[in-house]
Amino acid sequence: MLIETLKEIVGPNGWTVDAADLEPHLTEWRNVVRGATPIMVKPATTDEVSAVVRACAAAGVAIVPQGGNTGMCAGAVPDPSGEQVLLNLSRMNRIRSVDAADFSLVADAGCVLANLQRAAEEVDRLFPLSLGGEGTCQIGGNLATDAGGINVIRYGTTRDLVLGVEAVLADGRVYDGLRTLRKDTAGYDLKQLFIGSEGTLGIITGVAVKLFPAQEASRTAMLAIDDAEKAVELLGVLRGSLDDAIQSFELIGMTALDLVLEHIPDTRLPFESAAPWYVLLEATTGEGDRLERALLPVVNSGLARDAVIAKNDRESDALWRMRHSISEAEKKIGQGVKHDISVPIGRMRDFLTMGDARLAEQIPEATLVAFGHVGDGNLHYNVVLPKSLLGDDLVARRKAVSRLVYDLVAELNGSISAEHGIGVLKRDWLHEYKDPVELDLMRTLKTALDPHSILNPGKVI
Ligand code: FAD
Ligand code: 2HG
Ligand code: ZN
Repeated sequence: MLIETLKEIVGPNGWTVDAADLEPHLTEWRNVVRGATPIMVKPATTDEVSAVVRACAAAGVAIVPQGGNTGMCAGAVPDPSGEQVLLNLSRMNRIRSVDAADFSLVADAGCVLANLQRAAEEVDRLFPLSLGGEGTCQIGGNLATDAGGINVIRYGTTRDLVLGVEAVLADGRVYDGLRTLRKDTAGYDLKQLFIGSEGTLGIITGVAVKLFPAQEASRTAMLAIDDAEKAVELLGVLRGSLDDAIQSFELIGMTALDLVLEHIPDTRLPFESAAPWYVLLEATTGEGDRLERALLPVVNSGLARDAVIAKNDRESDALWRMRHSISEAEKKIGQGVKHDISVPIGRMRDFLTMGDARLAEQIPEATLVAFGHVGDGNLHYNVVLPKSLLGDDLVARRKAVSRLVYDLVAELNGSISAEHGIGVLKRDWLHEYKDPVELDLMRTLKTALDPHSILNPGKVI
């Protein structure tokens, strides 16, 4: 009965129950978690989303919102019961308006991130959110996970870029907070509730975001360094000389780069010899030699072993392609144990040295594939275990690795998730490492907004 009602609400092009069509939507991109659903609905409007939620709420059936399904912790995958309705936002893909004078853009939640970037460019503006999955992930998914990416150091995370949100609540009502105001203290800032909530508090249907002036020409440089701790020192020095021209500052471990060189076609190391660590940076230094002048002293002083500056867009794209291919390359060697952690930038050095020492002592068989947004204190501290480990041994060892990493994160006042969110994969860890008062507040909010647990149950909390 519910299924027939849902089909009617979304019309003939708005649903599927076909096993082959459903297949890519029932697992996440690493195939770590697999679920099932009686139907995937693809509403085309906010009214349709609202009607779907009302029908599901009346039937007591849970809904899993899904954007581009590029998420890293299986939050967009239904559970294996086969009872949860999958609500895919891909048909809600309109840019609703772009206002260059207001430096704002309003879009449906299902708009692919790259399309927002393009729409901004067309009016000589910049939408700075940028990440490897930008050709597939959706702005609604970006809000739901509070995505970070490579430009956080200058522009902040998704949360900092949002002006307004429209969302369908658990009872089907529409919260219309789609304003583009820069200042609004009339009551609680409700839009913030939905940012980072991973589909557990509402279904985001519309988004108003900030735009920025089109940026000055930017340049890309890669530096080879002897140890990861030097990256933090390097960032301090370069911030001194380049100020906030630094837009991205990414750390890449040799193991991560080696995987890319081995598994991703047409990639090559831009240095004559390999180094243990690399930094990839993007800086809006214009056309002059400001970047060269900033990098020369760091190489001369030995802080960096060597540096290359991309001479043109082609060289710059090649360097960034290597960075953005790390996840893909890592996938080729198996299911690494992913840790998307953050620590205060001043403690990053401690995290790296202590992490290395503890891993070597306690999990000597592990290979560390570390990379990430070191300028934001956020590292992807991924650990790959030998393929010979299987079954319960593998499960136990994976847990031991994560415990080691999260204990260290807790000691250093960090977070077990910097930008990917919790989903299902980190849910049990969140319960262990989050302060009980914070967890209690989260549960209070969940119960207030979704008393019958209709929205993405089993995720986050
Ligand atoms: P999905 O994966 O579909 O969903 C993610 C979560 O949001 C789920 O819980 C889902 O239920 C919920 N959700 C989705 N849409 C809505 C909606 N409209 N309303 C309510 N809830 C919703 N992430 C980063 O932060 N930084 C990176 O640098 C980065 N790089 C990546 C590189 C690659 C190659 C890949 C594959 C992923 C990367 N990611 C990165 C992770 C991922 O792209 C982000 O988490 C992204 O924000 C997810 O968007 P999505 O539309 O794919 O969401
Ligand atoms: C990135 O920074 C993404 O490339 C993916 O956040 C991280 O695969 C990962 O662990
Ligand atoms: Zn990342």
